Amino acid sequence: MDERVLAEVGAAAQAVERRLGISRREFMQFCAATATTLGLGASGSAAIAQAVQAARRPSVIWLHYQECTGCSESLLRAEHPTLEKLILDTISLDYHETLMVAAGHQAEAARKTAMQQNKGQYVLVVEGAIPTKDGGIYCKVAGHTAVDIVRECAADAAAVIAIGSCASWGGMPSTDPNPTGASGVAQVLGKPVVTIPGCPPNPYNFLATVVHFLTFGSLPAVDPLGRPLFAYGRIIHEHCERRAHFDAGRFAHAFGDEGHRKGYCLYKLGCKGPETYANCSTIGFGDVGESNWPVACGHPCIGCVEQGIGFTKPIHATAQLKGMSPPASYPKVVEQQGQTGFAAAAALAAIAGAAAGATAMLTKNLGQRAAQPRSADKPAAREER
Ligand code: FSX
Ligand code: SF4
Ligand code: F3S
Repeated sequence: MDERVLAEVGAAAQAVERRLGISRREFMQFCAATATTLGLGASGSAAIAQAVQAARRPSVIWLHYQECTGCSESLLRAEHPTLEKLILDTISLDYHETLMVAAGHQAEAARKTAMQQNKGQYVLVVEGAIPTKDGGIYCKVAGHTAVDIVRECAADAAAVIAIGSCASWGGMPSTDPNPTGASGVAQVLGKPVVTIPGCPPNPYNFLATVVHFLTFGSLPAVDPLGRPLFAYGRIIHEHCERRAHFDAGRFAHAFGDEGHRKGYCLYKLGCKGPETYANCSTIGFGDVGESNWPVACGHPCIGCVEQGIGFTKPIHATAQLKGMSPPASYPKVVEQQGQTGFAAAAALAAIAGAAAGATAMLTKNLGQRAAQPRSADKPAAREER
C-alpha cells in the first residue's frame, strides 16, 4: 500500500472511529476480515475502508416471511461489539419488520417512502420462504400477500438478496409435504437473485456481499444457484478441522462416546460436510467466545445451506462423499491412542525421507492430543490450527 492510500485509509478509520465509537484497530480488522472473506488482498481491504467511510449508505428494505428470524438474530447478536454497529452503519435499514419501531400504517408508509426516494437504488433483502399455494394466502402483511409484496419491492430494487435457506430455496418451511407451497425468492420472481443460504446463514457472508456491492458497485460472482462463490465455492469437508481424523479413520460413533469427547470426525453421526458447499469451516460464526460453527460445537453438519440435503435427508444418515473415497483400511483402535502397531510400524519403516518424518510426526501429535482428556465441545484439531 503506498503512502497516499495509507493516509486515506487512516482518515477513513478516524471518521468511523468518531461516528461509531469503535477503535481504529477494530475498524481495520473488520475491513481486513471482510476482504479475506471475499478472497481479496490488502488493496481490497483499503478499498473497503474507503468505500465504507465514503459511500452513501444504501437503503435496505428487509422483508420477513415464513421463518424464525434466525437470520436477523445471527447478524445482530454477534458477540463482537462492532459487527452489528458496522452492519447498521454500512447500510441504511429503512424497513425491517422485527427491528423497526414503527407499526401498522406507519411501517407501510416507511416502506413506500424508502422505495420512492431510492427508486432503482435500494437493496431488497428477503428473509423467509414465500408461501405460494392457494393464491399465497398463508402469509399476508397489511392485507397483501407475501408474493405480491416481494414482486412489488423487487421491481425497482438495484439488487435482491435472499438471506437464509428459507428465502434461498424454501428451507425448513418447504419440508415435505410443504403444505403452504413455501418457495424461494428466485422461484417467485422467476429470475435469479443472490442467495446467502444457511439456517441461519453466516453473517459475514451477508456483510461481505453488501460491502462488495458498496465497494465495487456490483454483486459478487455467484454459482448457478445464486450463491456467492467466495463463500459457497468449496465443500466444507475440504477445510474441516476434524478432517485429519476422517482420513485416519477416527470417528465418533455415538454422541458422548470416547471418539466424540476426543473431537473425532462426525461423519458416522451423519455429518453432511462432505456434500455441502459452504465456508462454515473457514469463516466461523455464531460467536460463543470465539468464532464457531456446528462441527466445532460437536454437532454434525446437517447441510442446512444445501437444497435436497438440509431438512430433506435424515440428520443422521451418512453423507454422500463428493469427489473422494474414504481410506480402504483404518488403523486399529490401540493405534488411535498414539501407539504404533506392527503393521503401521512396518509401513512407516518402508517410507524414507522428510515426508515420512512429517507424516509420522502429524500422526504422533494427533495421537497425543487424542489421548488427553478433553471436553466434547472442543475438538482436538481446532487447537492445532
Ligand atoms: Fe430461521 Fe431465517 Fe433458518 Fe429460515 O434463517 S434460521 S428458519 S433459514 O429464514 O430465520
Ligand atoms: Fe468432514 Fe464432517 Fe468429518 Fe469434518 S466432521 S471431516 S466435515 S465428515
Ligand atoms: Fe449449516 Fe452445516 Fe454450516 S449445518 S451452518 S452448512 S456446518
